[in-house]
Amino acid sequence: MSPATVEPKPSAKGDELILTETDGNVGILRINRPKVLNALNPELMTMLATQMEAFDTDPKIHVILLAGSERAWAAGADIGDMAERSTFEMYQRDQFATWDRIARIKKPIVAAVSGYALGGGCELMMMCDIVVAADNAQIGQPEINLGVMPGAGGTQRLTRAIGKALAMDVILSGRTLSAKEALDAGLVSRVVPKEHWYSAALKLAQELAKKAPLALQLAKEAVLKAHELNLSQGILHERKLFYMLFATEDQKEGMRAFAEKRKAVFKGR
Ligand code: DAK
Repeated sequence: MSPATVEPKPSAKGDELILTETDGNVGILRINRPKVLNALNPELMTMLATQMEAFDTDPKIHVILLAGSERAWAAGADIGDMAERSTFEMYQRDQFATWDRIARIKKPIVAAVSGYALGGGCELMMMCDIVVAADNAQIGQPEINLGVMPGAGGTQRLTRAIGKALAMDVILSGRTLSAKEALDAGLVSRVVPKEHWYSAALKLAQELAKKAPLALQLAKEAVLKAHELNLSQGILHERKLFYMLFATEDQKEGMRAFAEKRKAVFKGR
């Protein structure tokens, strides 16, 4: 099927906050609060983390696809839910623990981003591993306009992704980046026409799902360590993971298939 003809399936039940389905070895999650542009409330985030963990431990799933809708990936955390909270309440609820669960997912997460990816939406996007952005995407951290600042990793991940100059500009001015600006800055890696916002990301997820699943996971882990370790520690970590893969059947299969001039069939062990 051509990528242009694939659309996300309509919701079976309109009231589900996260729609879940599978497509071969791809686990698909869609944020589903269209009336509030997919604003992320605590209940939704808990469901999202729980579903992601379920896919992460399911051997049939190799890759996770996270999508919003064509109009909005997510326009931020739910402002209505936060507006009247006290410092103590915010502290006591410790909702960051839920976000941390998503950051610990081992399998690659492909993000299908169309429309608004703002505030917590941008932060969630940055917790994914490959971002496919539609050319209508508007990406930013506008918390400054609400009298606050990014709180779910935005100041750190955005700065690491696009550098201090542009991150400071985006966070202090609250302006949004177009998909092209985000691509040029290295915040997203692919931009596709709006009509392919979902199909292009699904196609990529399906391609990744054919690769050796353990190699995918360890490669993800190694790349993420580049944000946390210095160069020599990072290289040492990479080396250990690289050695580990020589204990897998998939390494033998991948290299034998190359020598035998055939396509490798990976089994995830
Ligand atoms: N929260 C709640 N409702 C939202 C929303 C949001 N972030 N964004 C949009 N909506 C709602 C609107 O209120 C409106 O609802 P009704 O008035 O129809 O009831 C509906 O979605 C449609 O929005 P608009 O009518 O405004 O649509 P427009 O096309 O005119 O404008 C817009 C679209 C995206 C430019 C605009 O809606 C907008 O500026 N939205 C707010 C964007 C924003 O400021 N985002 C950052 C939010 S603060 C945390 C983790 C993370 C965070 C905080 C804590 N913890 C773990 C504790 C992150 C904070 C944020 O993200």
